[in-house]
Amino acid sequence: MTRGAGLIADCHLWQALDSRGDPTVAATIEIGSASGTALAPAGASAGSHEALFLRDGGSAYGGRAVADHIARVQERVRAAVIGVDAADPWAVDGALRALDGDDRLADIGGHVGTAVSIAAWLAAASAQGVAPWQLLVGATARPPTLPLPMVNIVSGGAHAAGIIDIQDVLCVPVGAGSFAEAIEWCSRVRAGTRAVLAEAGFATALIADEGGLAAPFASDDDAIAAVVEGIARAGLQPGSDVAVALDVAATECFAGGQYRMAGQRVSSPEFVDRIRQWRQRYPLVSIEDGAAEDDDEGWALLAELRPETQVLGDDRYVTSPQRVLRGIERGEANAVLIKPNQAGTLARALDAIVAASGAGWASVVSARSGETEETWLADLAVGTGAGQIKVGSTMRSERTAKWNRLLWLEQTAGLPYAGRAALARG
Ligand code: 2PG
Ligand code: MG
Repeated sequence: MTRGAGLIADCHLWQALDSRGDPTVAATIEIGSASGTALAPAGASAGSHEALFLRDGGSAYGGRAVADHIARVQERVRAAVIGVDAADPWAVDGALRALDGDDRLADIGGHVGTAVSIAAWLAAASAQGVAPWQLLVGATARPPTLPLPMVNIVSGGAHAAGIIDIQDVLCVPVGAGSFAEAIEWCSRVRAGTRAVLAEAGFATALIADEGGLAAPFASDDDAIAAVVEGIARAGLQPGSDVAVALDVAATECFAGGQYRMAGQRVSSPEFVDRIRQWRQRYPLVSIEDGAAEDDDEGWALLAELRPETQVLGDDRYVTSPQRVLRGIERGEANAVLIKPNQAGTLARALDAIVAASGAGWASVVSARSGETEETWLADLAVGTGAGQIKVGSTMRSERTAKWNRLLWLEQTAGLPYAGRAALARG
């Protein structure tokens, strides 16, 4: 990362809209004649340990506005970052955290931290005349690669009005030889699954937050089985060409020490046992948030799914290097989801990738269910050599913006494709 190429001359915060039509924080950073703009994404199934997303309340946008919050912090944030080296994410992080003082950025908010730190990175890349991913090379000591995609096919949980318990059934094109082939296969699987659902009498024009199909399946099992059938319908081999991943988002199913599953209340061992059965029945290569964020018993049981399966933590680690290191000590998982706005700054997300790869864990760079039309997430995955990316479906522009950026980089940047080797093992 080339530093010292430009000090922040100005920082402007403004209210923008995300893909759900909810207000979010945008930041524009200026360095001489160059500038960078970034919008913070927002989650629906947010973990309780994430950096905070502070909204105004009141009447504008049904209480979801952020304009008053921006007015409250704008001048202090501006004063804190002016003069800081935009090409140094840790310097930007230090300035913001010195201003806030709280680990979850309770004063300025994780949305402000995310927008400002990403905008600084983009402004620095623009000032240096390089692509954003190039500025990150070396930050994680991993070589840049085009990531293996993990693509949402069927949605439930908080992304589809609780239509099924689990949040996402995704496909992973493990047999594809290039990023372009991988995305084409996922698109075919979506079409194949859509055909399977239509034949079963479901309305398939209704889509969920991330562009996934959303149907009132009788059970989670039926949803997973439909995607496996969709893979075959696409003319691909379930397992060897295209495997399946789940985001159980178990925190959303957990209350009072028990899980809600299929209308019943079950214990941690029963819940994890259900996941184990799914793994026996279906070609599952990755299971995200198979237990709730603070359910230590559940996570200890999930550990037994390794080494064959990628055990991936989202709400459990909230892109925090400290939480990742604790998970490594416990030996409970082998992969971490990387969402910059959970961490609150770019630097902390980079540190989480470094912590993970130090122990041989995989990293999956991830969008949020409330996304934006921006493409920097693709550059983050490439420049950090994270190896995997999760963005949602193969449709809706806030999703395809990232896929299109990766398709372009595959055409022009001469980068290797990470492929199935990026999945966690161990
Ligand atoms: C997740 C994300 C993205 P949200 O749980 O992994 O799918 O969802 O942004 O709602 O937290
Ligand atoms: Mg998740």
